Amino acid sequence: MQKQILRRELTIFLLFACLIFSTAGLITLAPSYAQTVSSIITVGDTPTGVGVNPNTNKVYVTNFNGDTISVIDGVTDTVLNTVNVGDSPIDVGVNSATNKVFVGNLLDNTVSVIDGNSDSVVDTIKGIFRPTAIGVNPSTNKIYVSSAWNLTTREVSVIDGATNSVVNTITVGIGPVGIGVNPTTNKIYVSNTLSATVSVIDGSIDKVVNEIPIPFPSTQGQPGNDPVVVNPIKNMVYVANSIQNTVSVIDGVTDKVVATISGFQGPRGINVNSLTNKIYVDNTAGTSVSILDGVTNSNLFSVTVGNGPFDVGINPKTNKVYVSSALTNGRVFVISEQKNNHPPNCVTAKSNPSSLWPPNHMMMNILIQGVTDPDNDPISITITAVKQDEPTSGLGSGDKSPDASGLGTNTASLRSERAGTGDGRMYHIGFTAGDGKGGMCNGEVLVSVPHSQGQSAIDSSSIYDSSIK
Ligand SMILES: [Ca+2]
Ligand SMILES: [Ca+2]
Ligand SMILES: [Ca+2]
Repeated sequence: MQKQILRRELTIFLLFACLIFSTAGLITLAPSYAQTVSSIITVGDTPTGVGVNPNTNKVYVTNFNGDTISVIDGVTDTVLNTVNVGDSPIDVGVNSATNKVFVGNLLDNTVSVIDGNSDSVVDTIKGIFRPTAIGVNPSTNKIYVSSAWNLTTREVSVIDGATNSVVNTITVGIGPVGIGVNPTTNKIYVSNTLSATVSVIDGSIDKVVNEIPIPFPSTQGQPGNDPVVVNPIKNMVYVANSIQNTVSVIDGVTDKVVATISGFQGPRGINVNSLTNKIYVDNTAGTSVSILDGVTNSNLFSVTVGNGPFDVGINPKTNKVYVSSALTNGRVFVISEQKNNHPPNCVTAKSNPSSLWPPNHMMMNILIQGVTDPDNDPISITITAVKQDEPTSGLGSGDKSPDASGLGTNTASLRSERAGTGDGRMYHIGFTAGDGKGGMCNGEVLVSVPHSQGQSAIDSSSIYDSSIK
């Protein structure tokens, strides 16, 4: 009964956010950024938390209404295993150093410990009230679990990963719904949604050493700060504010909010790829993930996923992003970066042959060679125009026309011909080169028909269309 009520609460939270924020504007720039959904994976019922072990390239997804964890193979992006855990698993934290996975079972008041080698539950830690968010410090092997389901809970439990026992309880702000860990500075950031603050825990003493207020307009409601995430390389902290539709940026040196980014729809899930310095924000009240640039704190682009994207897991090694879609039946969307395509280079193009002899009025095939592609993509050539510096007809005995064919194909055919009274004919073959991925270049190559064998042709300014009779 209680389980049903709380499950309804979660669903109402998500739907509520949808109703309130669905009219909010979303910044979407032109898709210059080559990140797209590359796979959609079917997991269990109501996927919420996502955790990634970059070392094993496995992804762990909590199925809130399924009481299971789906284990995804990051190579094939398919489900490897389904692991039964406790009641209503909501969040997951991975210790990539010990290959242990910690799952907060919201309605059981337990944390399941999964061995990442066997993907089986090896321990169940009891007595953690309403475990909501999980943060792991792989350097100290400590696991931080927040309790956040009502107005009175304001605790973070500290688990020693060596013994799987609770070794400390830390009082933070009210409603601690998100935890971000910086293993480098050993600081733990706890987002307290009801006090609109972020508590900073010093992991060496497991005490709160700072309380950062999340600024919000006094005329409006609270920011609704939800999850928090840390880029340990840049020492920057990001907080998603689902009510204000913003993301707060905290400098980890000063522990002060240094920027507020707007333009989201009920943002909830948030994560950062510390290698690319890009931040991924779920528009939980919508259907997309916004990608932010960590240098400029600007909204780069958004990728459409399913309804109610809830959490984001990132494997920085593969640069793959896993988004749980709590309101789309059991789906995880994989966003991956396609290698940036470079256009071919037409400057190095040459004709083969580059000179025709004898001038016997026969049509000769000319190949375009030497076009290169920085990505080594196969090149396709299309002849677009052929011009010459002599009229195509009326040049005396034997003159035939037209003097070129092959437009629209990859091979030009030119007449081996020149005016007996002239200084040699020069053909100009215009072409485009494509790499099959949208990259193109335009180029031109020359083919000469000299007046006399062994000489070169003089290219004069008069230009005639060789394909006209
Ligand atoms: Ca290319
Ligand atoms: Ca001719
Ligand atoms: Ca000429």
